[in-house]
Amino acid sequence: MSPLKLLFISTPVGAIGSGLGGGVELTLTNIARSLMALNHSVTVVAPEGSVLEEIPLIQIPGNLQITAQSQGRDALITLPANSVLGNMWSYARQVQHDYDVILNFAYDWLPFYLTPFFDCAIAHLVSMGSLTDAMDQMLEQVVAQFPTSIAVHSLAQAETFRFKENCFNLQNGFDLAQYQFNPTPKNHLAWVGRIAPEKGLEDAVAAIEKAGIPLKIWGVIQDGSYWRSIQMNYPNAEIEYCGFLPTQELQQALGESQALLMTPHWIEAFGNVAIEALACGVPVISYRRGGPAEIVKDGKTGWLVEPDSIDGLVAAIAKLNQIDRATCRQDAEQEYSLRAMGKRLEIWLDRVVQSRNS
Ligand code: HBI
Repeated sequence: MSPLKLLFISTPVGAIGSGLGGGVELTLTNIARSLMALNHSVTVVAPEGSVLEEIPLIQIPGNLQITAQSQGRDALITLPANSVLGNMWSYARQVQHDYDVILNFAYDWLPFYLTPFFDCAIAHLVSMGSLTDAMDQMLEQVVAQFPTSIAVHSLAQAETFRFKENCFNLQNGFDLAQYQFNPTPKNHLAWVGRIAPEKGLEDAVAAIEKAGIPLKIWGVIQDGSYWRSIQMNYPNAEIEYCGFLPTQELQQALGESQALLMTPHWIEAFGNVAIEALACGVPVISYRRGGPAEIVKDGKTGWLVEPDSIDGLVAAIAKLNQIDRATCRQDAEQEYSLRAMGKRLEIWLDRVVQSRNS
């Protein structure tokens, strides 16, 4: 495949490296690196204050977008004054003829609305399941006009949309060299993610209180009142908040855990941290819901639990000794390396460019 010149437009909810962008921050970096390793060129446009290593970055000022998952299904389409989203796409319009394809990472109405107004092919990586009627409508309109242009991270996520047959399942991919296999865990479990209601941290805390094993928690405290309510409601649970760590430190800490607990109350589009755990040899115990249910091989790389069942989590914790940590690492290498994802990306992006130019 001939080398592509790509322009990435990042999420408008936070600068890359702030943690506010959640999984998209890591995904964007990994997609950039996997394509650059295949000789494509990548330039990233992101909100001011973003930090990226060895990837060309253009920082755009402006006010951040509110998060889509905190709105209701009938949420109006909104933009703040001097929106960074609008400013990023004004820049993209000006430079579009220097690129073969623009890759959008924002889960926002504007980039999808603008798609037919651009000469340059635009590909959209949709990073969450269906959240609002206005976004669903906009996504369906783009798929109708540009059938190859949307990719998702899992079949479960695609199932939440009406265009599920007309999107590309990218899954995800990680630089596994950054993750060290750790065969000998300490006596605690791990929970990693934005601390917000849709991530269901309270279920993990309830389960470890019953199981009598400590829990270490990493991630941005996005909803302070939700975090305080957990601390109030489970006074006897042995929990320790360990902050938001960049990948290098997180994988070091994660590798010391007996298992990662994933307790999503929403349809987690993928569950990046599940792969990060497996890459360190850490089994994953997850609700059978969303992306993690397509990642965890039940009884082999972890346990899948009936959604919202605390007792199910407790029972799975008791069976952790049946999981071989080396198998977890091997599984990550097999399916979720940067190279494996890079190949999937080339298939998708080639279709987008070909169909736009046809
Ligand atoms: N909300 N409005 C909006 N735009 C985004 O790009 C966005 C978001 N909420 C969460 C989010 N992106 C990412 O954390 C997830 O896509 C992973």
